[in-house]
Amino acid sequence: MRIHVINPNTTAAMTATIARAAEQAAAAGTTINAVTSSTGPVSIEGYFDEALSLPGLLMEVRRGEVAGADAHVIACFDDTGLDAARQIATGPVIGIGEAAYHAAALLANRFTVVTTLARSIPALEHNLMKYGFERRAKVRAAEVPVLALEDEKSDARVRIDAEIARALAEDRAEAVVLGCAGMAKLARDLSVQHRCPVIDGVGAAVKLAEMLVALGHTTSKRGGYETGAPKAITGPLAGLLKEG
Ligand code: 5HY
Repeated sequence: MRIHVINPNTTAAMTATIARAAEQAAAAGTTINAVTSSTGPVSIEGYFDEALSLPGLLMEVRRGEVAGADAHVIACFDDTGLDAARQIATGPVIGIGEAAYHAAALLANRFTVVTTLARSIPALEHNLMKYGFERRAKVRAAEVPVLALEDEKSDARVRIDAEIARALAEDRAEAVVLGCAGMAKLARDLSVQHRCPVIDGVGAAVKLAEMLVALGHTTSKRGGYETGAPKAITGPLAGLLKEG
């Protein structure tokens, strides 16, 4: 099967991090096609960045559909544009945030999400409520800019490690979810170091997508995710859904 993994920010180095995590998780028969959005912010840190990233994300979903992808993964922890993507996709569309929450909920009673900056917290708390996990989860920020995760010289790893220690001590967390696609590479080492599940959403999303495709499921087109008749789009986004 072919899984289309989309980084909705425009930083290719982060797409490479995401691609490595996706390929490590993928089964033998799965091909990962990881792409970087061609338009939008270099990183998504809060509501405005998220809004700016949507046209590029949706263009990539469309391209993946035209290319025959069996499923899509939105590799931004806010699950940016997830519902809109499901409306234009046939295959399952999995957000790495939602995937990580489900994985954590199967491993622990309570979990803490450790994300990048404090301004990203409300959007993740909203998603936890929307997905029904708000009673089992807390959200913390390590105060690490997203792109610091791609800078070997930054103190990102140290800050994330310290925030995880606080989550385990203060939140009664039994598992930790890494709240940024760029943290994917840290999951295994942090799991060993803290002796608890530390979950990366990229790997969780790839495995959930594989499961749904293997079971023959596609996105429901009854109700909210019904694609609807094509509609004229005017202005700079006019070509958004054109093929290719
Ligand atoms: C992400 N931002 O996974 C989110 C994480 C965040 O550019 N990729 C980003 O901090 O919201």
